[in-house]
Amino acid sequence: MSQVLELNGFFRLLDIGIDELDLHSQSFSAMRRGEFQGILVRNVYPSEALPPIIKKLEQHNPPFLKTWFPEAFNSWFYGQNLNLADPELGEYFEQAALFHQHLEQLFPQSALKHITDVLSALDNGRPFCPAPGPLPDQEYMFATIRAHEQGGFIPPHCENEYPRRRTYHHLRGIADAHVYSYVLALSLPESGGALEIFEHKMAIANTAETSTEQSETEIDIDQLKSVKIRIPPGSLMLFDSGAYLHQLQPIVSPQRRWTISSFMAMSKTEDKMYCWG
Ligand SMILES: O=C(O)CCC(=O)C(=O)O
Ligand SMILES: [Fe+2]
Repeated sequence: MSQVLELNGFFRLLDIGIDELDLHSQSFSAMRRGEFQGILVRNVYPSEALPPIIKKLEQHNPPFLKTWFPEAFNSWFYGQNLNLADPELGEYFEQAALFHQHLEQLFPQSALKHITDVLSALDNGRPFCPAPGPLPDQEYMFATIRAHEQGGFIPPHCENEYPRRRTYHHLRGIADAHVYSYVLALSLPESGGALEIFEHKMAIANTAETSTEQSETEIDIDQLKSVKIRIPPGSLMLFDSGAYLHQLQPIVSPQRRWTISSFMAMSKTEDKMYCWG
């Protein structure tokens, strides 16, 4: 049953099942207006569908491009995170085409279609698609797949910091500066690995470019209210990650936390949501 949870006095979470999408076609719009901070869609994949997928990922089958978070985060990707890509995006678009082929091979049915159908249903049927690249036929990588090892984490940041990076030069011209994201959990370690979202909002970034990976803020997070969400495997957590400061808390137990995640922003033409990893 769908419900709206008021978490810790600041975070309104719409919590629904995949079979209730039809009732919530305005919910992405409501999140843009600040009426929700997050939307959790349960059972995007039934739990019994996930072990074979994890097995394939653990075996590096399909042979996705493997890349790394900054070393201290003890985490890596299948696919290329746009923040960490080479600013010239030299090989990026060829890698993106291959990533999409591999993603098609991971699940029995197209993950790209399934995930974008879910997002689109929450946004009154608006199409969600990989952001188009600078040349015809080029597309940004729709998502990345992430593996967080024991001790792995992501420090506090807001996605609205991202468009200032040099790798966003082209994307900034075609998409709105407010970035949202979803995290679709494929596995959850026994302990740790919560997505923690703080009661702290960041404005849209100014356009001064930066080429660094810095995402540290001067905010003392210990003073902030927060919510911690351990995303259940098979569930998709969509949230206003552009505005709200958030982090991934360290994984405490030996199992990996596997997720698929995309960033997304409205096309400047306002008719589509562009996604990238
Ligand atoms: O994996 C998560 O729960 C959060 C990921 C995240 O915040 C990011 O990749 O920007
Ligand atoms: Fe994030």
